[in-house]
Amino acid sequence: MKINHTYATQQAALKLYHTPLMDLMYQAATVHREFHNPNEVQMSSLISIKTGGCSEDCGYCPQSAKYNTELEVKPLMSVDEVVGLAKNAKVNGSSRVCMGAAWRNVRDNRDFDKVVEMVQQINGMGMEVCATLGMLNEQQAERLKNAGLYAYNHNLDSSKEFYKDIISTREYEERIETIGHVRNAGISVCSGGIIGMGERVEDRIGLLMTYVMMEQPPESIPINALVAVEGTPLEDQKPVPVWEMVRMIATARIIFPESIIRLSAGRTQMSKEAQALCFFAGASSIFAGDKLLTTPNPAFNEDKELFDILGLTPKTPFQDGEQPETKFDAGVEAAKEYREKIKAASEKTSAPKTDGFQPRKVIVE
Ligand code: SAM
Ligand code: DTB
Ligand code: SF4
Repeated sequence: MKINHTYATQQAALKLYHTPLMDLMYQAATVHREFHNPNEVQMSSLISIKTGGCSEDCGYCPQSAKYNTELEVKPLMSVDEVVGLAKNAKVNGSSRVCMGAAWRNVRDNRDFDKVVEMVQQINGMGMEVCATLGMLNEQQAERLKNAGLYAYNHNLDSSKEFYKDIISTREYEERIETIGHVRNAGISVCSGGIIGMGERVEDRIGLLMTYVMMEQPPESIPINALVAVEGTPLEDQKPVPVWEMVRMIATARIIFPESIIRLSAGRTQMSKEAQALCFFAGASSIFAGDKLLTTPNPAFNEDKELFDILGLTPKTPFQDGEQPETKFDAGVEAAKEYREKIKAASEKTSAPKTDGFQPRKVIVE
């Protein structure tokens, strides 16, 4: 399935993004409480199972072989090493492990056999297993599913329009196709983007609109703030203001009430107060551990301190899209209204009204 998204709900979403901040956060927090437990945050640990030397030219990425970032290239880790790291993450409170490989796409070789083995073993530990291995085909998605893969991360990063300014070695449509294969295999979809790459607000909203157009939006939407790495084309980008991170998270939260919104890369540049605002605005997942894939991240003990201050508890595994046991009564109507608009959106084919999320869906064979 190829999705060609146009303009339809762009204006309504842009208006939402620019809502006075207090109103926007209040609305987002209201939706969040209806669909999620606001005092629980999922901790997911990243393991870079194969680092650097990637053939793609993603302008933000320190792992591209096209840029000189002085990153040490490492081949695929052994199964035992990865399982050991996953055990450590579990001890430190993570309920999800995300294995990342600096590959353009998955190939049917012995490395893939090893990844399948990693998935089986970590799944056997009762953790949600996620992988991000680049593009894959239907059969590969099926194999990962059968091994017990819970989720697959495949970011669209920005709008279709801005994509070609940051990556020239693949098309936006190719990424959407992989997401389709993941979805069809019955794997939970994790897909989001990066802000702070020099994109316009319209591109941030364009990313969200691509997800609105999907039959089923991602269960998990990571919002990354660019980590500007020396040697990459985006090395001189200024850190994105926290207010923009909060707006992006809140907007995504309201448009996708049931999805997990992930406060992803960029937390080392954010104060505890700033992160608290992101949680209030609807983020309910973070990457834990002192390293993301190749760049720094707050250490477990720093996050423990943050959780203690805010009274947050780590979420147990396998709760994507589930309603919390405790019911929160605030803003039930507002949340339902948004939800219905989004459901209606996926059925609309005519021109949109301007006062809500009612996109025109164009599916190209
Ligand atoms: N190679 C696979 C792929 O591209 O899907 C998986 C790994 S790739 C590093 C995963 C994601 O990390 C990218 O899609 C991008 O969103 C994010 N990412 C990479 N470098 C980043 C950076 N410098 N700052 C923020 N996010 C980054
Ligand atoms: C996602 O959206 N962010 C994570 C995860 N999914 C794979 C990766 C962030 C990588 C940041 C740059 C680095 O550490 O290499
Ligand atoms: Fe390779 Fe993924 Fe980095 Fe792009 S984002 S260069 S595909 S590792």
